[in-house]
Amino acid sequence: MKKIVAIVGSLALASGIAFAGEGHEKEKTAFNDLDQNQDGVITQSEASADEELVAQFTTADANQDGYLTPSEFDALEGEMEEAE
Ligand SMILES: [Ca+2]
Ligand SMILES: [Ca+2]
Repeated sequence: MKKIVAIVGSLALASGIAFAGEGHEKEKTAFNDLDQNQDGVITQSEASADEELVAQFTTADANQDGYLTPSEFDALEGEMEEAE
């Protein structure tokens, strides 16, 4: 029984990565996932991991400096949610 719990537990951890786009931690998780070098901004090449973000990148980059800050990213996420 303990073994099953351990297996289920590790599956949950593994699938947690796949489902990182869902749930309460959505925005933070998405930003940190996309910010591959953890410098606090998302570059266009980092954004290329997310097709939707690539399409929105120029719009989301409010000050047009070529980077998305967490607040620019949050604003974009807000707009996407309103659109749904
Ligand atoms: Ca980065
Ligand atoms: Ca910017």
